[in-house]
This record gives sequence, C-alpha cells and structure tokens, in this order.
Amino acid sequence: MITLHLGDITTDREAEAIVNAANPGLLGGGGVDGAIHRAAGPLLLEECRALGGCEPGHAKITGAGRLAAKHVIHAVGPVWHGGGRGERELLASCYRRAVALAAAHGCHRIALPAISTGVYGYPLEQAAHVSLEAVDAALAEHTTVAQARFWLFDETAFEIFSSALERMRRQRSGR
Ligand code: AR6
Repeated sequence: MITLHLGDITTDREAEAIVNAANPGLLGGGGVDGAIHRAAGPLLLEECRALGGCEPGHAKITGAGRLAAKHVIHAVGPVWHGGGRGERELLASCYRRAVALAAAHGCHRIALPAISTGVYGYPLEQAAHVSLEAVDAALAEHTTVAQARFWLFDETAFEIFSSALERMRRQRSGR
C-alpha cells in the first residue's frame, strides 16, 4: 500500500524506517537530509561516518538516533542532467534498494521523501511517476513491507504525486 502525506517526514510516527535523500558522502547536507540529521541528533552523523559513502542509485541503513523510527535508510538519487544520463534508472534503483533494505531489517512501514526533486533538480512530474512505479514494484517483491508512506513537502508536490498515483492505479485496474 502506498499512502501520501503532506509535510515534514521527520514528524512521521508510524514508520519503522525513514528514507533520506542523501548525497554520496553521507555526511549530511540541506533539504530533507538536513532535517533528518537535525531531528535525529549527532549519533546519526557518527554512524554515517562509518559507512564510507554511497554511490548514486544505492542505499545504506543506520539507526535513527532520536527519531521515532528505528532506522534511517540513506538513499542517493541522481542529479538531474536533462534525463540522458541514466537518471530514471538511478532514481528507481535507489527506491528499490531502500525497500529491500527495509524488508531485510524487518520494517513493515517506511516513510519516503521525493528523492532528487529538490537540490538535485529532477522534474517533479517525472520523478513522481518513476518513484511511485519503483516503490510499487518493490512492495510487490518484498511483501513484508506493508506500507510505503510518501511525504511531500509542499502542496504542489503533493498534488503532482496524487495525480501520478491515481494514474498508476487507473492503469493497473485496466481503466
Ligand atoms: N520532509 C519531507 N520532504 C522534504 C523535507 C522534509 N523535512 N525537506 C525537503 N523536502 P532535497 P535531493 C523535500 O533537496 O533533491 C541535500 O543537501 C523537497 O521539497 O532534500 O535528493 C543532500 O545532502 C524535495 O521535494 O534532496 C544532497 O546533497 C525533496 O524533499 C541533496 O540535497 C528532496 O529535496 C539531495 O538532493
């Protein structure tokens, strides 16, 4: 099941894992990454230092410091260069790996941001389609993960994800 939520992902109280839109250094940054590190506290950065970075399209897991969740999954999306440098596959891949990691760590509910749609510049409509399709397929593969909770930070992003989710569901039901 995919659900959409408007607001700050760090306020999620139901997910056992929160996915972060990280960069390859995994040492924090702005946007959702900054918000997650601020809310989790210094323990998270300490754990991240031991990870040795992460390639775009991949994800790594840590504890969650002071957050209500048990884990943070640091997923590195692609920087948007116009769409011709494998951005779509890299974006889908980091979501797939995030869901696989959640499943491997026994998480039933995960919270996810709209990876790459901020500083990394991925156009929201295209990102919504790719992200929802990737997560939907990953949930079908990892059935112990029962809910993917997408957090959209503003109303525009929320509307775009809502339309994309509706379109995906209509296509699935053959209408
Ligand atoms: N909760 C939910 N969504 C948020 C929040 C929040 N608290 N804050 C921002 N967003 P971005 P990226 C939305 O830039 O594009 C960082 O510096 C935001 O509106 O956080 O993957 C990292 O360290 C946007 O829709 O991530 C990397 O260097 C979405 O989250 C780089 O940015 C993603 O925006 C990663 O860039």
